[in-house]
Amino acid sequence: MAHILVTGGAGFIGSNFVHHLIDNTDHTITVLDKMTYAANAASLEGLPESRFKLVVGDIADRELADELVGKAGAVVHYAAESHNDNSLSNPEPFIHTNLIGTFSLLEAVRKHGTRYHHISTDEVFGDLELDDPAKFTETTPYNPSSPYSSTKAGSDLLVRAWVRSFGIEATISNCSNNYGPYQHIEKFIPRMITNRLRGVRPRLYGDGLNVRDWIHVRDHNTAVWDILMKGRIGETYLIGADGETNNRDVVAILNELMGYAPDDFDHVTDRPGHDLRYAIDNSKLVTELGWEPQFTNFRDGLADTIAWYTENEAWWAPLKEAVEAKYAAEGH
Ligand code: NAD
Ligand code: TDX
Repeated sequence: MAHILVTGGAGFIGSNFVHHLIDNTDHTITVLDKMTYAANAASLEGLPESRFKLVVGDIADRELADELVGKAGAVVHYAAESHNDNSLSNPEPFIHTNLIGTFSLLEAVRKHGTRYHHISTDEVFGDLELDDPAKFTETTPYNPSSPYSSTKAGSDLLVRAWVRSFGIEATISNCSNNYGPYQHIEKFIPRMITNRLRGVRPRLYGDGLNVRDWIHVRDHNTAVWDILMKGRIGETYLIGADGETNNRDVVAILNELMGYAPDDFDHVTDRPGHDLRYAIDNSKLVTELGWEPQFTNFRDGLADTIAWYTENEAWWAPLKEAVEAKYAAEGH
């Protein structure tokens, strides 16, 4: 597995994965990324040319996917349209990338017999009630709410069918909400941090009681690596680090860490179909593969993340005005 193809490696989680591989392994890496609005070339700056190459292209381009998959020992598929709010205003790119793009990669993997790991989300399961003690497990039925989560669910099912019908060597992981460096500022935590850095109050959708199960991006990626190395073919693993927190509490911690009163935020229009709560039962990953999260203190992880956005203003400042103009048009 000397050479690894990472799709979507110029996005948030994929770029963190590339840094992890460069820092902790000897593998060479090709990133295939379309460089959509969500990508940032600066996230991959300074990587050694002898071990890393960026190919700008679409995973749905069958010829290109075939060529790159054919040269790789393994494919880790992060590329996606990833933002729920965008999927509500324009679902079409989600169909293209998440469904047709995944199909294109699966056909290449089938032809070349390449090991494939599919990155997915806990949102495929829909949501849980706030007062329900249950958590998602690998056997929870799929019940997605948004165009984003339904296309991710569809892509997972394609992978399962390609395993069963064509015998491809694939694994799937469904992870909870990630935070950390290099996350696009359209997403909740970096939007709130960069709002604060611009003197704008945080903006909570609806009553702000929705719960997300936060995990640091580096913990997500160590789990992905463990699954790629030790996971059983055809299996699904849920990735989470027991980080359930509601949005109000996230903002309260951010406010305190940045020197504001905990309740210094505004309520704005709710997201249509807004999922109430996600929660991951990670027992299979922990007991079968021995994975353990390193970022177990959410407050410390947030403090590091605030420091990163404060020190890397050049990375996000060019995006801020357009992101906020789009949100303003949506009433958020
Ligand atoms: P992101 O939006 O930050 O990055 C996605 C990357 O994919 C971008 O670099 C983009 O240019 C690229 N891309 C999009 N369409 C493409 C195409 N057709 N061909 C090639 N490249 C294309 O997303 P992210 O938050 O890093 O998420 C990565 C993966 O992890 C996704 O599959 C997402 O569903 C999954 N996931 C994300 C989270 C989270 O909290 N962010 C949680 C669980 C799972
Ligand atoms: O300004 C905001 N105010 C707010 O209250 C934004 C941007 C979000 N929110 C809320 C909505 C959610 O309850 O914060 C929560 C998190 O929102 P997002 O960052 O948009 O994430 P979410 O919709 O939960 O999805 C994320 O986690 C699962 C990723 O974007 C997905 O790619 C991943 O699959």
